[in-house]
Amino acid sequence: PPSEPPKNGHHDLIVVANRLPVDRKVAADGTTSWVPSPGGLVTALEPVMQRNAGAWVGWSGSAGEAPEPFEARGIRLIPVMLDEREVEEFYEGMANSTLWPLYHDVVARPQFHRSWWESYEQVNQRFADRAAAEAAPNALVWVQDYQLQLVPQMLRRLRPDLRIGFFNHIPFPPYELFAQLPWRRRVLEGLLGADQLGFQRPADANNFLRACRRNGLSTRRGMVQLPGEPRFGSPDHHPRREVNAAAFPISIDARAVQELAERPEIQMRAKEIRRELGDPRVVLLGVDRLDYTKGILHRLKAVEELFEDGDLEAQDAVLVQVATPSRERVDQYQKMRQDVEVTVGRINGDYGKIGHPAVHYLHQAYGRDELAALYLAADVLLVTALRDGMNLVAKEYVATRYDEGGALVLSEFAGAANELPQAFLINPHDIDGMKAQIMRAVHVTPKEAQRRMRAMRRRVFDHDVARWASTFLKVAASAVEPNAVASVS
Ligand code: GDG
Repeated sequence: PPSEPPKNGHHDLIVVANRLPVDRKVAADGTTSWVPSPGGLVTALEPVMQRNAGAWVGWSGSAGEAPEPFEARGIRLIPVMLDEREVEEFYEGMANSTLWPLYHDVVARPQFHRSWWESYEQVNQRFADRAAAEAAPNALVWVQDYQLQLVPQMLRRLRPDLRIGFFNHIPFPPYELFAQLPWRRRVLEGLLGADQLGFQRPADANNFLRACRRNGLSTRRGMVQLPGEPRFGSPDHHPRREVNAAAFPISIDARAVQELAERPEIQMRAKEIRRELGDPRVVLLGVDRLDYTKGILHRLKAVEELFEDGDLEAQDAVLVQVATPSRERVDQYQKMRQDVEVTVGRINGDYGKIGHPAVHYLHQAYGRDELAALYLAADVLLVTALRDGMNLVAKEYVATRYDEGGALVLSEFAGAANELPQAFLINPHDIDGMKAQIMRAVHVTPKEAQRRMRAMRRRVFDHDVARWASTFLKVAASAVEPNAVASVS
């Protein structure tokens, strides 16, 4: 019998991301279940997913387990399985120990291992196969982030009818760094399987376009021109395909963040936090995943010196540093955790007073409520990333401050600096400069603080995550180009 043509799925919009928006929950009796964990991306996509029979393809976050597809808030969740070895080689290896440091200006040394790359290809293929099986004819598939850069090309090969978008949440590095990657051409070809590529900043899109040119492709006004494969019988008729690369700075659900902050119990909690800290005059705050890209050690150095110089005093000023546990099985993260903890210990040893530590270091994950209260309680938020795609913490702080109070110290090397130039901008490598800006933020007049905060709030509320998603989806959906597979010479 003739083999059956591959069956299409029935989803018109599919998000493909490394992680599913779920968390694993273990009950008292040992049974596991999966509960939705609505982050910004899901919240933004929820309405459009519900309207378009949307599905989300991703990994559940634990090895060897793939629950059956299930429905959460009108979105079909489709788990992809990773085994123990793939978690090590694809996720902790290629994604988090090669691409992550390479794409963040090599602030840590990237490791290159051929077996990791093989695993990366295999896992990308699994995600592509799954998405291909679930997509309705001419569906729109939106692939997310650096873990899945090969998926666009793989998908196009399987399903030339699809429209494919890709968004990179982290920076795209300058070619001089990207060129270190032994599989750089494969990555470019993988990405060029998409119709629309999105990056956080124009500079990231430009880095990508330059990498294409350095690999023999021509680009014009953000479009990469792909020579198609010559068609039999018409050697001079080369079907062409164009791939657009542009900036789509991601954002947050600003209104939801503000609504949370306006709740009376959150405001009470903010006051209570200040009391529990001993009613200091100045509360400095940092909220980061414990990651070497976030510049936590640089920040601690600046704060340590401010205590040393007497600009800050422990009875009077305190730094609260929330450092959410992250990627704890990766060596570089274990090393950095040790460095941070030794440094915090030293600062408290040298400058703390009984009942008044200089730094409150919290290696814990908090609920959204407590984070909102912390943002409200803080006089100055410190975002000192050495490199960061966007940094949503900065935007959350701004959205929280409906009182138009508070000051934001923000690294130039975070994507958010492009949109929030009214922050106290810093170069985290320039410790003296950073100290000076922190002190300006500490001493800013209420009027000046309000002027800056107002401008930043306008930006964040006008450009929220719903607008980000709909803008991207609109351009990606309008792609109707002849199909050709990218080949980079
Ligand atoms: C990547 C890029 C880009 C943090 N601690 C807790 C907690 N968080 C939340 C924050 C914020 C999110 O996690 C962190 O987002 P960031 O943007 O700051 O940083 P990455 O995790 O590195 O994200 C980044 C982002 O992707 C989006 O494209 O902006 O540049 O690196 O929302 O609030 N949330 C809870 N408890 C915590 O303890 N509930």
